[in-house]
Amino acid sequence: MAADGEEDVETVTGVALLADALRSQGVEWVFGVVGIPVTNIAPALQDAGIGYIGMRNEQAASYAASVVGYLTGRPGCCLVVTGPGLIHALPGIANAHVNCWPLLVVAGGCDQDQIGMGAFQEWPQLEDCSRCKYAVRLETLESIPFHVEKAVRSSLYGRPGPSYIEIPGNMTSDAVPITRIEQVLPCPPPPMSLADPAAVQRAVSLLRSAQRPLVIVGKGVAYAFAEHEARSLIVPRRLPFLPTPMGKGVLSDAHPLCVSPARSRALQEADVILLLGARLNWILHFGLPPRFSRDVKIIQVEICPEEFSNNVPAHLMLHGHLKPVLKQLVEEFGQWVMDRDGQWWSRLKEKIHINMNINKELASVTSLPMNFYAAYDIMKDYIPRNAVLVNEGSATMDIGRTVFLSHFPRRRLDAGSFGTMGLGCGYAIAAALIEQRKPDGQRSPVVAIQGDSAFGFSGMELETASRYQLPIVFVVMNNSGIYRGVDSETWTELNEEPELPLSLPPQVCYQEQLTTILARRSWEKEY
Ligand SMILES: Cc1ncc(C[n+]2csc(CCOP(=O)(O)OP(=O)(O)O)c2C)c(N)n1
Ligand SMILES: *[C@@H]1O[C@H](CO)[C@@H](O)[C@H](O)[C@H]1NC(C)=O
Ligand SMILES: *[C@@H]1O[C@H](CO)[C@@H](O)[C@H](O)[C@H]1NC(C)=O
Ligand SMILES: [Mg+2]
Repeated sequence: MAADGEEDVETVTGVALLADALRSQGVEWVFGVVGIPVTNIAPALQDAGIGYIGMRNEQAASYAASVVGYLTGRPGCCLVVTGPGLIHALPGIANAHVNCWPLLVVAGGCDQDQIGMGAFQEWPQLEDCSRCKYAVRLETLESIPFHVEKAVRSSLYGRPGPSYIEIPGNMTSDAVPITRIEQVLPCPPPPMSLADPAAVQRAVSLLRSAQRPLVIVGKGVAYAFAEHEARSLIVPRRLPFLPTPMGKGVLSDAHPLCVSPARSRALQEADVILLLGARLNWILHFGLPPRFSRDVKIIQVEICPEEFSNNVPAHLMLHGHLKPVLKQLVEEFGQWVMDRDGQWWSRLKEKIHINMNINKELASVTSLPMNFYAAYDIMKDYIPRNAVLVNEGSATMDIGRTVFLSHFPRRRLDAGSFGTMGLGCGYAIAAALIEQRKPDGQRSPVVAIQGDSAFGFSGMELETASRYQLPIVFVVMNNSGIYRGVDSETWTELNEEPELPLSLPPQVCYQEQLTTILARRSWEKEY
């Protein structure tokens, strides 16, 4: 019943409000699967100039969105329906949480007047998102800009992580008068706090007097875009450095100061470790003996104070943002340079030499089927130096990590801190989209090298890659199974047995399927 003059009141729909808020908070990519009640959000996003990518499963969508945060420093968004949609996105939420990456998940919820009634796809979604840094069910349309800003800010500030916004179904078709909307400013990048100068001073004098210093470069350095600062600290001082799996490329793996081939010795014998944006979790053997020296002194550079002294008491705590803290260290260090011919470097160089020769020998084995080293030795010459390499699986990933060198930061994407299988297709799609938006000449090709099991988790997303004509090369490492497979003969014998716990059928023709589905031409055209 429109009273006189009411039709003049300009209104804005909730979905337009949401799209505008996301855009103004710097969210550029949304991955999702739509349906009631979020169907009309996707076109609203596209109208607002946000890239919406329709995926085949929320799991891959949530992984894709999570890696956007790592690659760009601004959260990607995952858009899902109520109940099962949100549940399928939980892996990406957990993956972002454990990797410490920003992520925003927007889910439909059941209608506000049906909560508790057994509504369509009703599920206690907020409870499932309790690990998020911010989780809210919207109550009014007017509050959308407020909550989007808060969710994005929470995902980015401090230790990054996931945020969650639920929009009840009955709000997605509603509108409010524009006059009721308050402007919310875009949240700026996180503040860059410095470490305690006294701790910086002590850290530098400890490193200078160390017998066997080591710098560990974590993926936090890559996330902080602190590659320039890390190089300025490490290279002029000739400090040995060891990247974590995704810290690879912050400094080139081919750099003479990189001690990855002598990883075990470096960890075991170092007496002072400068730990940059990395945690002493399972990936670094908890910092404990026998993999680390019992007396090692850890200088920890961390954004999240709760992380200090986990598993090993931190000798020095440098709390702050990696970019400015690394600058502080550089300034404090002055002209000091480590002796490349000293005892520590000699021990490291000796081990590097031995281990590199072992790998060469493995690569030269010509038996069939080829071992991973031999296959990778051939493949590595075809992978451009600047490629984004998505690498998951067990042997596929572990051996890939040693054979494929990273020369640039944020170019190696693997199972990460959560050891997640099945994220490769989503990661590759997100990476390819991000590369496409870069200016000509600055784009990197995307190559996904996946185990046959890992690939299978989200293999259908090849269709997504093809639909959006993304130039991705997918390589499936066929060993018919998890860790190791069986040949056709053994498979036939085993097939009579009820259990084949690690095997996949050897006759699967990945190659045929990939070439049919893939937009190969766009790859050939661009690279
Ligand atoms: C989500 C998830 N499910 C299961 C696992 C257990 N897992 C570890 S590696 C792996 C697959 C390894 O096989 P494949 O991808 O073929 O690599 P390969 O070692 O054969 O090269 C699985 C299922 C996991 N890490 N993550
Ligand atoms: C949604 O339902 C709630 C609870 O019944 C009600 O207060 C609100 O006005 C409804 N919103 C719309 C847009 O229908
Ligand atoms: C996968 O490997 C098995 C065992 O070597 C082989 O029989 C099969 O043909 C391979 N499949 C493809 C697609 O190459
Ligand atoms: Mg396998």
